[in-house]
Amino acid sequence: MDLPALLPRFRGRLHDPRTATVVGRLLGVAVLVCFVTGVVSHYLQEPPAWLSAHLPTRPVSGYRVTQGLHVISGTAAVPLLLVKLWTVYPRLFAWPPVRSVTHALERLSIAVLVAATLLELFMGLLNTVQWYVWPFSFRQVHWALAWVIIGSLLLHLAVKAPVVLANWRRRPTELREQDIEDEIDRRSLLLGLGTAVGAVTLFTAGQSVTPLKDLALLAPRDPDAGLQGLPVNRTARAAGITEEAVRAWRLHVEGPKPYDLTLDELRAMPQHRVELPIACVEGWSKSAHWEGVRIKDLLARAGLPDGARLRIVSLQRRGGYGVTEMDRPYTRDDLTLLALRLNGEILTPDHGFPARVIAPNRPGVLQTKWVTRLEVLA
Ligand SMILES: Nc1nc2c(c(=O)[nH]1)N[C@H]1C(S)=C(S)[C@@H](COP(=O)(O)O)O[C@H]1N2
Ligand SMILES: [Mo]
Repeated sequence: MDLPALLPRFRGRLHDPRTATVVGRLLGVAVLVCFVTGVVSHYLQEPPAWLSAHLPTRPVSGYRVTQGLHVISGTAAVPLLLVKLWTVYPRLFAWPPVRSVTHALERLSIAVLVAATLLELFMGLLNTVQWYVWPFSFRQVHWALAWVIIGSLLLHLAVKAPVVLANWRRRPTELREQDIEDEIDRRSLLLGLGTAVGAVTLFTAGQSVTPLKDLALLAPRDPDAGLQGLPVNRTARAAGITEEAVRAWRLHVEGPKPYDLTLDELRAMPQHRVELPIACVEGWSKSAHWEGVRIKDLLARAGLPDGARLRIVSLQRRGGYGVTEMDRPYTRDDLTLLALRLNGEILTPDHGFPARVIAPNRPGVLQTKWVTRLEVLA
């Protein structure tokens, strides 16, 4: 017997180009939203030089919305991708496997697309449950893979454009009985897929979409959990913040006229109240009331009336995000505080006592807790 006769044959009617097109379109929307919001997140966290002076601080909840959408669309992409792969997997057994050089390249690009997308979604999903098991930097690899995906996706769409266009609309005329049955089956598949996407979305979106919070049964984070009405990502203990360090705490501010302040001295400065969200890259977010001293007032006191690029140093000596940078658009913003109070109470140790950063439209990872130094960067 020759090999083709031994290969599996698929007569299931949903493995057709029309189904692949319909599911592919939905997957395409999810991937596009996820990609665009991911680029936003990356640039807000690690702005290139040309952008750093122009980062937008409004709308104050912008990052809350884009990162909420990022995690929602990425989660919805999981069932969409699985069904898309199920629809097209019989093509793995197409014979002959390679017809020409271009065909070989096309198959290779699809292999890259599928592998990169599976890995990307899997990594992202593990990230939302705070499981950083990778021996490499999550963010760099997630970022690089996103471009691999977009590149190979554009190539894939270009190659498949004729098939996609031919199947974009349901064939209007002269439906054979077989076509009608196919259509009914297709609708059943899409109904199941829609239910799956709807369920994962509805049961997780509440971690950032407050009206849905009571439905967030599958969400890794309960936005209502945590002291003072706010979840905690890294506790004071996990960050190695000792009681001695807190007792010896001073705020040191650099500038033409550097100075140190005790907590009482900081409390004696003009206090401001703002309502701003913490929006974690991992997908949960929550709005809160903060009270403290404007960063710009602290800088003016050091002889920097126009703000400055800052390095913000915390008491935390181990692990990431103990030291962060803040660009000018934030440091000169009225809403950017060195917060001392949260929702009407003095910060708890886990929320950054004695003092933490809160700034508008900023990823949660950069809202540094246990701040002890503001250093001026060139
Ligand atoms: N020094 C320090 N600040 C930090 C972190 C950290 O690990 N170390 N985690 C950040 C992250 S990832 C988030 S989402 C917010 C969470 O703030 P909260 O614990 O007060 O809710 O704090 C940020 N500030
Ligand atoms: Mo975070």
